[in-house]
Amino acid sequence: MESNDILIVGVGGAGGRIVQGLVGLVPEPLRTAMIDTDADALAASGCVSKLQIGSHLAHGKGTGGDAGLGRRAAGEDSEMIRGLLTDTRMVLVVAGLGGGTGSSVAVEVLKAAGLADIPTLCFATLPFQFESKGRAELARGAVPEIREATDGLILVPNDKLFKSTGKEAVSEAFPKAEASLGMCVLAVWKLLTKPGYLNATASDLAQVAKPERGIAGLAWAEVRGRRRGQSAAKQLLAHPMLEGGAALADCKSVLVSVVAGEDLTLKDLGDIMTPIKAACGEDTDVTIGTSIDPEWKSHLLLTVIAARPGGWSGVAASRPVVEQPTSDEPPPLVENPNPTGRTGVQTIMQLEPAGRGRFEDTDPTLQNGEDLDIPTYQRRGIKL
Ligand SMILES: Nc1nc2c(ncn2[C@@H]2O[C@H](COP(=O)(O)OP(=O)(O)OP(=O)(O)O)[C@@H](O)[C@H]2O)c(=O)[nH]1
Ligand SMILES: [Mg+2]
Repeated sequence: MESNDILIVGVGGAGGRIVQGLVGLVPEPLRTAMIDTDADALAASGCVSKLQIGSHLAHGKGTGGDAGLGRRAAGEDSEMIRGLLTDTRMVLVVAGLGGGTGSSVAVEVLKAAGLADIPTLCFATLPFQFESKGRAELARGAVPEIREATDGLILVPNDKLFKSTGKEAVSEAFPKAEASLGMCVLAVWKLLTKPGYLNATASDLAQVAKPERGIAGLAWAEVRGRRRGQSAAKQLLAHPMLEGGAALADCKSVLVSVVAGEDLTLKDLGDIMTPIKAACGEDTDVTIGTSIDPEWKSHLLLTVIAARPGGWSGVAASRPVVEQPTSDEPPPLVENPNPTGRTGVQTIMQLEPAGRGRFEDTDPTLQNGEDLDIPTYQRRGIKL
């Protein structure tokens, strides 16, 4: 799939801000769009396309939390929404649930894509615990509608998203949270735009997050320096979404994506995959993809999309979808995911078992029946 085939749409204020954060992150022209009822929010956005909907109904002032108004606004401008989807092979929708626009218009965009036979994924945040009951209810109502309309819904409660930044001050936490979520969207974009890359086609991605497999959640870790594999895996498992890794045990499917420099080693990948596989259940379908960027020397971003039938803490499979307080500790700080503004070329990791390599002519180092001279990922049958 070419980069131009994928449309990344931010709906409403939060969705628009997250997508806006992607602009300029990769050298290829990203097809970004923002759809909103709020003229000021649109004016501030650097997205390639901007669509103000419902100008006769919302008068460019947003819906003020009125999802009915959002839906009518989408109805009024349904033709424009359909037009935006022209010549698109995949749509990634990003929205903050709880607002009047994001909670209603995201569904309409997804439905329009569905009618045009365009596969979709939707990344959505859930309101903070401290937000109003009305917002929580709006989000709760939107989740089943979105699930019905999309090939894969990936939910992140804002409480967990912000906990993962390790930042207290709102002025620092918001940009960090947006950047983290944006990078996860970008990781998906990379998988899609590199044909043949571990067979991660649009439908493979949708498989990971398809409704039958439960509710898909997202976790990530970013590290620099030595022992990147080990630290990334440790940080990932400490992510508020994963409950120390326990949440992976009953996941049906897990998609692991690694963005790193050319200095990424097989040992790093083994160090990442071994604890992740160990945390997953026996029947969990685990897939990995990598993206190598020469600018990312000593730097690694690890992203996991995982689908869990019972839902997540804070995101139950049925009701309620609103976050309960947890005692999760935040993982270490998430740094600016792409300070260089450049991105890399994805490679196929050709990691089929290649025998005992330089240990071919030596006696095996056996422990519990395992030959320790064979890399861990081969011994454990981890597919890369
Ligand atoms: N992650 C993140 N979440 C946000 C941000 N702003 C708002 N939210 C969340 O997103 C929800 C929806 O807020 P908005 O996106 O501003 O609302 P909207 O979709 O524009 O809808 P209206 O303004 O009511 O028409 C809120 O309830 C918050 O939980 C943001 O900058 N980042
Ligand atoms: Mg708004």
